[in-house]
Amino acid sequence: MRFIWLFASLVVLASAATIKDTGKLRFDNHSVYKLKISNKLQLAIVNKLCSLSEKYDIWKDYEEYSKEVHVMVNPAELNRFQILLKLAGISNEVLIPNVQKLIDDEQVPSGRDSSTFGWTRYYELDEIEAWLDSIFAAYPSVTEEFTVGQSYEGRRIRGIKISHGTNKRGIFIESNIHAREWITSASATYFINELLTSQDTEVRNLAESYDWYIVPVFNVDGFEYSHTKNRMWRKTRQPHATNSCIGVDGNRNFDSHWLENNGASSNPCSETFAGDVAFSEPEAKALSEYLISIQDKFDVYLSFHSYGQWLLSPYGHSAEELPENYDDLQEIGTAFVDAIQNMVYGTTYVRGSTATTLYVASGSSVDWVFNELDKKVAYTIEYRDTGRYGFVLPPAQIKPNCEELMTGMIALIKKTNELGYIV
Ligand code: 0X9
Ligand code: ZN
Repeated sequence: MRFIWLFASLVVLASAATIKDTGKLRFDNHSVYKLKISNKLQLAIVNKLCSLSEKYDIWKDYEEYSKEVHVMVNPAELNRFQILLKLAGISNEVLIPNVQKLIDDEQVPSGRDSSTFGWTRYYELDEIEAWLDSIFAAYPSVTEEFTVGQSYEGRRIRGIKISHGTNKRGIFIESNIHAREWITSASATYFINELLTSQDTEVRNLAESYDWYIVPVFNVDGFEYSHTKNRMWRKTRQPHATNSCIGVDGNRNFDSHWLENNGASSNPCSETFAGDVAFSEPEAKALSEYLISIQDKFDVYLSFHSYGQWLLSPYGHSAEELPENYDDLQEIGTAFVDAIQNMVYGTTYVRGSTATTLYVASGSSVDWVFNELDKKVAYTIEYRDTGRYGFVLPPAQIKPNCEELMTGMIALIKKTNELGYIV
């Protein structure tokens, strides 16, 4: 009865955060809680709560591995939230006391006018694209631009192919499908730069042995929106036909086991809304068509995400079965994880199948490539951290994160090659 009363009073609550004169949504005193879930009832309560009110934003869905949920709570809701946690006996911890403070700290003073592109701050879409143009101009013989397609708002989704000769096997990297995961495009641009400029033998080997297809910012509309309006935006920006909530989770919109097994939501207001139909989003549709057009050219597919420090293999759509080459995927994963663990930072990644380690997520790009295009080495990489900063990873951690990616990637591709998946 007590729960019903609490839930009933929640439904009437309005908008999530306040907009100040900059036109940007502010997150003053919004806190992120880590909830330790010990039974199904607790999980049901948390999920119901978060789906009922915009005052809650799930940062991390319930994970099998850690049995945790991370949720951002509006300060106006905090009292009620704490009461509910107590009533339900859910043990909890504050991960981030004030999200706005992290967002403010993230904006390093150099602003937009520093002339050289680097990896000490985050960049907006136009800056990333200008940098990309400079790369095409500087390395015309080994780079080539490709266009994945057009976003809902009419932006071009751009990619770079890096190739040192004909007849090389390809590796495809899709990054920033989730708008707020800024570390992903920062890592993708770093990776592009290393492939083109590094003198390290192993990196040169990686660059020159394969054809690289890299899309540094896939969800261009969402990314732009996360910079100009709402730092915490995740989805695409296409309005819904009948609901005022905007956007679809691009990583639930692919036509492979779409909307199956509770691995996505049919509610347009959910952060994991799968869309009304598979490939409702022009971005996901365009990527699928582009990937089909080059399907005989690539063997490995990687999707960059944050956060959690995971290397996740298929399946995402089902925890009931594992792919036939699961052991190989685990072995490749171990190579990646161990290489990163052995670095000076000592960062721990965990590898495993998505649905058994993390949660069931259906209609993802990685599963679509694995299941429908039959590419048997496909992973989601979830970058730093494990929740201390979450999506708002401080600029000082960009470079360390990128170095980890570089080391992890060398090990991952080497093992993929050894096991015969790429030549
Ligand atoms: O839920 C997701 O889409 C990813 N996590 S995130 O926190 N970045 O949103 C995980 C995707 C898992 N991959 C597959 N389903 N293959
Ligand atoms: Zn993501």
